Amino acid sequence: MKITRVEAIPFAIPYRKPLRFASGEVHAAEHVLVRVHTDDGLVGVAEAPPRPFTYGETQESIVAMIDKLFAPEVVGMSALEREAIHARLHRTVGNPTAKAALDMALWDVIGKSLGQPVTDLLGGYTDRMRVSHMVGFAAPEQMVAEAERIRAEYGITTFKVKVGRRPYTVDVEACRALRAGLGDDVELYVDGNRGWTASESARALQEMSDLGLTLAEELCPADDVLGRRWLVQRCEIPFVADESATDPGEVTRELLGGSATAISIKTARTGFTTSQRVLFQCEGLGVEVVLGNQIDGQIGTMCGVAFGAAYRLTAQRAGELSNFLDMSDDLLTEPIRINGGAVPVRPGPGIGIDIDPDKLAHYRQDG
Ligand code: MUC
Ligand code: MG
Repeated sequence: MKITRVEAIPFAIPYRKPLRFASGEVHAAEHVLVRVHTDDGLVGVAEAPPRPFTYGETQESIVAMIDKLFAPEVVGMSALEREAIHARLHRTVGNPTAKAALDMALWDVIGKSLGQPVTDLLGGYTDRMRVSHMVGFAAPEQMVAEAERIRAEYGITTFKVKVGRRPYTVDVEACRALRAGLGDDVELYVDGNRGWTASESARALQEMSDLGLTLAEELCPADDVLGRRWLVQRCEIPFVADESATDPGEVTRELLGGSATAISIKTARTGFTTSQRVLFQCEGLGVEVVLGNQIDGQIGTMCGVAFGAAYRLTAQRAGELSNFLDMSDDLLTEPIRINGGAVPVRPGPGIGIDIDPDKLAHYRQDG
């Protein structure tokens, strides 16, 4: 199972409706399709979503890193040499989504070669993931209308509400409208993408204390070290580190430093190999995890499903797996369907997805 070639193909698919949040907004999925070829004729696939506001990567930088550094480092190795490949890629700092996509494409190829779903190779805990839907910035009545539509169409009953605007009362009002509009049976939690200060966050949490929120994510910057610790100590619900805990070292630092009490695991930035490390670390420390979303397309979403369904801890709460619904199209031959609020794992080998060649030809940007 020797790796013979790695492709990094930029593509762009417009969003029907942009997603807006405190650290940025996304209008088009300008992602990179990563394909790993082996000498037995197999091809593994995954996608890398550039998120400059979180990781400093761009579509161009991902393509350049894979073409110039990562592909030459792994070509000639066996796809099974996962730890050696991991060590080689991590000689380079940063570039998390480029490394993660390559890692997941390798797992896809391994699954294909064994004729087994990746989720079974990873842990095989269950066959589906419940879905949490992210509600971006808009007027409160639009946010409620969106959540009601998503619940009616897909059976989703868990919502992550983007907060972090100023004044913070705008978001308090939106959360209050969502609770009033959706009733007590839905799960609501908030993600600030570092938009507030610690004291704004504390006031907002206090004013929303009757809304039954289950998690508070990245409300203020973790770099405001003392303010963040002060906030987390006062927070009565798990405080999730997302962009402040993007690798095992940062996870340790945020948890032991008192800057977080739960962790968002995103396969888009830690692939399968490093996501496993983060998950086991959290399990060992007795810390809750959320399967997060890097505003993934359908390829990345199926990677999230494959990982999330593999383990008890990731499957026990709804994973953020519905951002692709806002895209106008995607690359899969068989689109993802969310039914009854859940996405099933694909039964086929690997991640269980196939790329539609016509769609790829239409959306690719490299010639
Ligand atoms: C999220 O959970 O924050 C938006 C910014 C980012 O880094 O990820 C998305 C979703
Ligand atoms: Mg987040």
